Amino acid sequence: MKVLEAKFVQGFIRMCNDGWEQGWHERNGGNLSYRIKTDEMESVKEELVYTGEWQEIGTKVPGLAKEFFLVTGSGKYFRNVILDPKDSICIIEIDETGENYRILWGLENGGRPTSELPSHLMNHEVKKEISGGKHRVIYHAHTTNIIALTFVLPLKDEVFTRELWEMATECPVVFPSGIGVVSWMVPGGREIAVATSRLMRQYDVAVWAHHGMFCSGEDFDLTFGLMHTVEKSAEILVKMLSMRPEKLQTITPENFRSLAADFHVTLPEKFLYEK
Ligand code: 2HA
Ligand code: ZN
Repeated sequence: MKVLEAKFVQGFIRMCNDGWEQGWHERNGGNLSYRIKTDEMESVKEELVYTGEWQEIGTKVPGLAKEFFLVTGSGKYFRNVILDPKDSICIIEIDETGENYRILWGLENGGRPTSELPSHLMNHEVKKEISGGKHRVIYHAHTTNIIALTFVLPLKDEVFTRELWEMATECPVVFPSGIGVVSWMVPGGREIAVATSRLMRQYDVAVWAHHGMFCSGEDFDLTFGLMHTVEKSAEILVKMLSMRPEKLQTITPENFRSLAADFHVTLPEKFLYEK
């Protein structure tokens, strides 16, 4: 079948548009990548072209050798993906060393995969290993409320996790392992990719101070849902801090322990400190 007829491609495009509608993708902000399954690659092979030039990734991901990814293009607008996917997104192949990629489909008017390709691929490499191959989606968005919080909360995993858990009862169930925080760094390169992928060993969410967020998940629904849940919790925290900086009441460490028992999740004690 044609690439655009494949369900995984349609799910990818829908997710880009959902993110745009949330207001997380001003201009060319944000990027999305999906590690394609073998049978999905087989289903679209008629349109793939294997003569493109190999290009350097800018980092090394041997754990992803010979994998295929659907990714948004550098400088492309999420707003336009649904209207002109062939111009905005592409399928890439990673070579056997994990150091180079080539484009097999898409970006028909030229261009490169996302400027955050090193972060996407290093996160994929870690998550593929840790989840036993289950995680396939890495999503980067410029989520307004999380970004606002990086100016007023200490940039510590424990603080972001605990404050966001307290804002909505479902949060510790949706992201029980917590949230990591990367202090401000230059985006687009290997250094921020290394810092982010290190956090992805422990967490499914990494905040980039004064920039946005990265989420990892098994499929489009789970990964979009994770981004949405964290950002909604951040919105509640921003509203709460704006109304009255001190809480009159909240969810307590004991409440979290009860929730963990009933919902069969493990909540690391490092987040349940006494304030
Ligand atoms: O413009 O979001 O981090 C794309 C980005 C870079
Ligand atoms: Zn960004």
